[in-house]
Amino acid sequence: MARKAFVGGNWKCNGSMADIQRLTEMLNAGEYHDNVEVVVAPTMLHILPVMQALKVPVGVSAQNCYFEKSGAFTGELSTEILVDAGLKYVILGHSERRHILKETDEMIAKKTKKAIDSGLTVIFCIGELKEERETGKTEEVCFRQMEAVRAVLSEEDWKKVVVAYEPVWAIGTGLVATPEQAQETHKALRAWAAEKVSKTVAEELRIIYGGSVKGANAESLCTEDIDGFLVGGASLQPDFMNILKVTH
Ligand code: G2H
Repeated sequence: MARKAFVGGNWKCNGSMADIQRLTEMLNAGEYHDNVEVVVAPTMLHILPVMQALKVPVGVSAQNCYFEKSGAFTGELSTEILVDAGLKYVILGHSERRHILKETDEMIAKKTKKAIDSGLTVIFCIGELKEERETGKTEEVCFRQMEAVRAVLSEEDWKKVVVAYEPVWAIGTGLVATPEQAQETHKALRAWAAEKVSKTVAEELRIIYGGSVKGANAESLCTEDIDGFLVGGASLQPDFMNILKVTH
């Protein structure tokens, strides 16, 4: 089965109201095709105005959620609140939440299960630190992060997961993984899914790459096991539209 490509724009903690208007105008002027699913993740404050401004088939994602339904959890957004507001996606496990906000594998797994049970598609991020790659631990780290969610997901749940492999050393640094490095890890992740979940899930699972993706390097990263991108810095620039054009 051919997997539909996926491109996410992760706006992180960026953007004024004027920037949001500029970005939605840029997206509204783009051309979209059935073979690429496009999603952007604004800050929680900008989600609703972006949803209202978009006139093209571009989905909107949250950058985080909580696993409790509602109540005294100051600063958190439940999946019920996200779904009620019309969202269909959430990014979980991003390295900035793992390493700066100290989210654990277990916490991310709990959020992932809750989000899927609520009907959201999860853009589930994994990836190794520079020293982990240099000491040959890339697969060990990625598989550990995958295993934490595998332990709580059913086979059916995997239909609502897009895995984003983002080597931490390549995030926002300009140091992009080579197509060979990225393909090697994506291939290993697909083999892991075949062994630990099922062959069908492995064939259907979209595994996208993130880490300094730009219009200039995106096409070369469209390898056999790379199904698209999670884009940070370049998603705030007109270059995002170049990435969409070359992704297949
Ligand atoms: C990785 C990526 C988006 P950037 O975090 O998730 O960011 O493209 O800026 O490296």
